[in-house]
Amino acid sequence: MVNRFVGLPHAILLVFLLFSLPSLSADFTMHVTDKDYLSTQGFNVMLYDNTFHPVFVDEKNTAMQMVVHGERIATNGDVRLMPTPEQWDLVAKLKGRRADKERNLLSADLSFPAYQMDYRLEVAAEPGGVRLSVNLDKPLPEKLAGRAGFNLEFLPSIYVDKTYAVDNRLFGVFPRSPQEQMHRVPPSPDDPKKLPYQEEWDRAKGYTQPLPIVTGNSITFAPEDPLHAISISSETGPLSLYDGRNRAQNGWFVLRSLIPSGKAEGAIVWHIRPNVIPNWTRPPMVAHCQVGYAPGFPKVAIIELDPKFDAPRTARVLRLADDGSYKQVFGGPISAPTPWLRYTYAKFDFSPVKDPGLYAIEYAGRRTDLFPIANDIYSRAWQSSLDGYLAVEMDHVSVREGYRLWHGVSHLDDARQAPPNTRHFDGAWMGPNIDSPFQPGQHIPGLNVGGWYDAGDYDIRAETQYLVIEDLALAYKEFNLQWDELAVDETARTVEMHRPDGIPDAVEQVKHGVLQVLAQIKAVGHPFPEVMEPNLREYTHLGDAASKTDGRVYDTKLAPQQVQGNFSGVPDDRWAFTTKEARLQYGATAALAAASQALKGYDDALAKECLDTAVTMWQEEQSHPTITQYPSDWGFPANFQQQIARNEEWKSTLQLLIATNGGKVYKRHVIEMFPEIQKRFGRGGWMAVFALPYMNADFKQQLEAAVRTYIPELDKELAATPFGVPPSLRGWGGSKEVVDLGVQMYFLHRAFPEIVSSEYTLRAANYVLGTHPVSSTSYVSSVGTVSKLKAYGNNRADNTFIPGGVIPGYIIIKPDFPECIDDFGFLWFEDEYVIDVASRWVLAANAANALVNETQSSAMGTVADRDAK
Ligand SMILES: [Ca+2]
Ligand SMILES: [Ca+2]
Ligand SMILES: [Ca+2]
Repeated sequence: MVNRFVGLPHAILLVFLLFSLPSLSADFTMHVTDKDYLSTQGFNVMLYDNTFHPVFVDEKNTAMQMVVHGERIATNGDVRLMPTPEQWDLVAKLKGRRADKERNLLSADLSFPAYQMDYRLEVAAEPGGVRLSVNLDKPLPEKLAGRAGFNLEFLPSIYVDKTYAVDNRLFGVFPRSPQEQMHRVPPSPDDPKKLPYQEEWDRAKGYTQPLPIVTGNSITFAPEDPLHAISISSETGPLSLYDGRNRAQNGWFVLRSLIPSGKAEGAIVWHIRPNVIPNWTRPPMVAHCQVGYAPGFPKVAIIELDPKFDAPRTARVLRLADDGSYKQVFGGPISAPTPWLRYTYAKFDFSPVKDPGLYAIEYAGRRTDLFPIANDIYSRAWQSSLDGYLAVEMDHVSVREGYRLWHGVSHLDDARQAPPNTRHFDGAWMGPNIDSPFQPGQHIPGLNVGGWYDAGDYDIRAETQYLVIEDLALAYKEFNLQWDELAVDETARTVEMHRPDGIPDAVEQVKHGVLQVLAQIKAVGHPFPEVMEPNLREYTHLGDAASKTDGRVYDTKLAPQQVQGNFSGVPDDRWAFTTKEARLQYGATAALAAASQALKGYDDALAKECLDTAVTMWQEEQSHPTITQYPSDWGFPANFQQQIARNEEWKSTLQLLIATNGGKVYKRHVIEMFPEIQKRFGRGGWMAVFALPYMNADFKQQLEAAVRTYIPELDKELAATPFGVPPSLRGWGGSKEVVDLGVQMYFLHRAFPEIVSSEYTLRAANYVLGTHPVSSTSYVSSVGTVSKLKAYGNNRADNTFIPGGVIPGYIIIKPDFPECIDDFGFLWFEDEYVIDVASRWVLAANAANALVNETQSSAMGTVADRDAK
């Protein structure tokens, strides 16, 4: 069945004819590599190197995946029970997988236990591509007829507005926005019981699925685009193309074949033929800092190379003149390339270029975008994170910028007591004991103040709130952050951007954070982990948070549509997860103690309340320790949880030591804890530098010894990758760890300049701003010449960004493919802004700025001294 015909201009038709099947097939055969995937130059197929996530399920990074010409164009190739499944829909269980080097094939054994359906996926090399087959142990169970099919999902940002051709005769264009008709697909009474929140979500969505865009036996995508053209033909039944975005904004294009009844071995057989360009090599990527370089500092670009690329040995730097012409000012060798994962990396050091101006690097016939050399390059690298992104994330207020309302006053109906024994779909957990005077479902008054939306979602997550408060309080103190572009009125619940109100924005943000922390303590007697959406419909809400709930307190006595003053019969109020946890007792203590210092002089009463509360909580926790009890789906071992609590205890003690100007009890406790904490020097031990002003020479010596041990270990660790910063090897991009390194090393440098150089902090800042793998795009949206402009903020449905948001950045698609897709913002592990990364960036960028200024002023001082003589 075909339900879309689109007339195309002759030029496109001609291209289509040239590239149509079978001429697309190149002459190559793939081999299973030592890393156990199928590969030929320009094309790789992975099978279940990654699995579905235990909590978040579908991350668009698993099952059969294809990388063509250096881009991951397809994912999630496996049997699914719907044309366009979403994040929480049923997935198969992986039982095992094999890579067969002799026969050049990959296979995976899978199962849908609830349907007694077991099968083997097989991807085998064949001339010009791969043969994909689904092989069942026994013919398809009756219940799954017309439902189980093989799905392969294609990246929409590559294919929208490109053409497709079906059976060599019909053609159309991939739609920019989802346009297919929907039809109802009611659930079967035989289906296994879903979790209650999934059932509720399915009901709310109405059990609909899109009809196919097109159906046929063979299909070619993007014949006009040699890099992305690919043909797929089916031996066993028709192929249908669907648009997953009809159901969810993060959907991909899905190609699907239903499993026919009565067949087992070879139930589905596809032949997949990408247009692999013979001898294709990936163009070099010149990673450099998108805000530029300070004149007297190292300037090192890192060039990422395809090992098969014939790499020139030299690069050059061009300077832009006023008339638009470029003139070479420097030429020099690149270092010998060193391998890391699938690419090699060479350094290009152009530190001798020092004159202020605008420059580009030219390498292998390509020119980078322009960057400045100037003294003030970092001085504007952080403001958008403070008065842009973090302002947009402010909860319980409206946020306006000029004519634009970012969002209205949100969550006025916060919050309802969450029930005991709840496992939440975002990972929150509450056991049998709710540690709260409120009844499950009861409204907890006073929680509708302050706080920030945690990330790309809208919950209030305790630990990130604490970190933002601490970071901004520290930034305000250390860098005298008087920056004032926000007008914040907590009484009127309004925030206006680009409207100074005489109060530093960092101070206003700190206050906004503590209002929520104090409200929790006042309401239930202690801080707690989460204020969170009760259902998936709210959790997936994109747009103005003020419209996510009705803002009225839920009253069970009212009928569903009934409204009475500030009460309504709609159960949409967020849930408060109120478990008492040691890590949060100390975490909140640390945040409040830090805040008390920043608020002094602006709101003395609140500053005092913060300090008094912190002192009381710390004492209480010391005399009656809270049992560390943090069960979760995340699989953290118990001693890891205890370590987290101990780290928070350490941090809170340091903050109280400073806030009380050397309080004896805290000083003693710092001395007691240091021998243990210094074993985790990089993860908190280093913060002992903050205690130095209050400690004796003996403590300083101990700390110095620890720093001397730490630095060579750290150097060794950092040397493991070409970028000299913590590599991003887990399931979430690592920009947070790098920003942390920048902050940590700044404070260690300030305390021990003879042991710790200033270079680490600049290296970390330059990494975030573009000197990283895959692309040279700045990870801070709208900061730098080229920055990430499609990201996973809460406005992602508009394919856009929030100024100053910091993304996680690249991850390794297992086993060896680094990825951070520029033109797509829906992969949370690459693209999701989180508030504490933004606040850490405010610190790190200010640190880099301070180091540059310090060196420049001391250099000027030397000149002045010399001139005086
Ligand atoms: Ca969250
Ligand atoms: Ca202000
Ligand atoms: Ca409500």
